Amino acid sequence: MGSFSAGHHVLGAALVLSTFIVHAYEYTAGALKIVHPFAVVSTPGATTGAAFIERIENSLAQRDRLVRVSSPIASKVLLHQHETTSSGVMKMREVAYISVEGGANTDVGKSSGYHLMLHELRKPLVAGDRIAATLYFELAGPVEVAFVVAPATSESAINPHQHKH
Ligand SMILES: [Cu+2]
Repeated sequence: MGSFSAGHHVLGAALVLSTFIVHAYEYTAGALKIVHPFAVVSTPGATTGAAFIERIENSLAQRDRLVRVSSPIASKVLLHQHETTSSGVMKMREVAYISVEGGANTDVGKSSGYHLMLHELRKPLVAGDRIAATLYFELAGPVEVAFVVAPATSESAINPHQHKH
């Protein structure tokens, strides 16, 4: 159940992304450019939410790493990756960091399977809200951003994670 809905929310996010491209916004921190961080509307009563970053551009030759994320809206934010096993089952796992390779773009959600899980939400994620957060990079240090909550455009887009840790 958990893994099934996880797959759905990632797909939903990808659909939302295409409608948001016109309103792209970005944050710069040293050699890094954080382009279009966004979250997905949470369902009523949900205590977890999901957030994504369209891409992180790294203009240095050196690799950086996103090692931690914090936000006042959630008691903790975990870095997650989902992957499909050889038997075709979608699995979620927490990762210690997300690599941002030098001279390349890294996405958090679109094709990488990475996403950010907001645990124990203090309030629901409502479309249009800006969720303050701090991204901590190994080299670039802390970066203040806002995740804009994307409106749900389909049932799959509002399907949150239900998996437990
Ligand atoms: Cu997850």
